[in-house]
Amino acid sequence: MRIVVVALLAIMLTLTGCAGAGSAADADTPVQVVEIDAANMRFTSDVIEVPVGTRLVIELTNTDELQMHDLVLANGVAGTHLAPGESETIDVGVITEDIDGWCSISNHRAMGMTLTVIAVDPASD
Ligand SMILES: [Cu+2]
Repeated sequence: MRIVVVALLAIMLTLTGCAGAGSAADADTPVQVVEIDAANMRFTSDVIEVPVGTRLVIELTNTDELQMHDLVLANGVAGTHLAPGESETIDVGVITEDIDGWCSISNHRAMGMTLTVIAVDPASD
């Protein structure tokens, strides 16, 4: 039954041209791009403040000499293993609450390789 409802909704959205409304809303979502370095069992910086409702994009670079690192977030978003010198772009999504992040390789998390995304109330600024 649920599948039928979803299919009907999809057809209705297509027929009424409402699909465009969703993409327009996405385009209005503010984006905050933050460059983060991974090295020496630390993320720098390790605190990222993002206004609620803003999409966070992390440009992660492994600036370590030898160690491989990655970044995994508590909201289920995960990057790939980065060799020294490699970088990647991680779309964390629209921020609605604080999110913990860490390096999932070996014991790096326990050694302090963590970061925190802090959701800031836009009205408080
Ligand atoms: Cu690591």
